[in-house]
Amino acid sequence: MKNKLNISLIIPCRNEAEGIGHLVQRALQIAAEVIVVDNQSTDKTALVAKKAGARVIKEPRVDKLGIGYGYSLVKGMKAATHEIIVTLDGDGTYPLDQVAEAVKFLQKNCLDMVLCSRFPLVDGQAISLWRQAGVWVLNSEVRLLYGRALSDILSGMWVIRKPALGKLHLKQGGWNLSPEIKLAAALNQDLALDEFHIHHYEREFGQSKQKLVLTGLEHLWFILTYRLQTLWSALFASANKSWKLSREVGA
Ligand SMILES: Nc1nc2c(ncn2[C@@H]2O[C@H](COP(=O)(O)OP(=O)(O)O)[C@@H](O)[C@H]2O)c(=O)[nH]1
Ligand SMILES: [Mg+2]
Repeated sequence: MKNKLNISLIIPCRNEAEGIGHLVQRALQIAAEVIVVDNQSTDKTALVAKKAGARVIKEPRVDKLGIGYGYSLVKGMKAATHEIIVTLDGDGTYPLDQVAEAVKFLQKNCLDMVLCSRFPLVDGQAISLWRQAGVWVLNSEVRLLYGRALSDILSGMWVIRKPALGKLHLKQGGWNLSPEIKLAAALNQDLALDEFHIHHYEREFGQSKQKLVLTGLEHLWFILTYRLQTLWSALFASANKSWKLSREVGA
């Protein structure tokens, strides 16, 4: 197919057999590589994705709540063969038709990462009011603790250059990978990032696996403790540096 982007598109999946075939077919119209990372699906997700032309990787690990979203994304991004990586969900909610624009935005502005933001919502119905309120609370927490005005800390779509990945030291295996990757990139002085506005659609098939309150609380706690951890590491690094310097001067 002509005019494919030289990118790797990563799709983490659990039980998306109903819609993944169609999504992969559409994705392969635009991306040179489509990787579906199957995490303990009990349906035919892997088979359907493979038949549709995706490269399928299995990721068996899950976090203590039984979620493997983060493990799967990291495994998929590491397996990417192209320098530019785009992630999105396997439920058709993120806009394949804006992938090219988002990649162009990264290249034109010499960025390392583009956070694809669903807000302000183009279609107010696409995300429930509960979820919108939850994202607003978490965005506010990020603004307060990190001083960064990100408009969608939970978006599942981003564009990242593979070399930037190695600088982020990602550890979250579950849903917290989504805030972790954005916060790690925002805190890294060596990386340039910006936001790109995207459309968002209602789920085409199947059902969300989300336990909203539990996941929301998990995010709230993660965003707080990650800030404390990163502040502590920065403090430790600077104390260590001054100590080494004073020893050199004293020697
Ligand atoms: N790898 C992996 N993917 C998951 C898991 N749970 C959900 N997903 C995928 O992550 C994406 C988002 O999940 P979804 O249930 O739609 O959550 P929502 O978008 O927050 O409602 C979809 O592609 C799911 O198939 C999991 O435990 N592991
Ligand atoms: Mg979804």
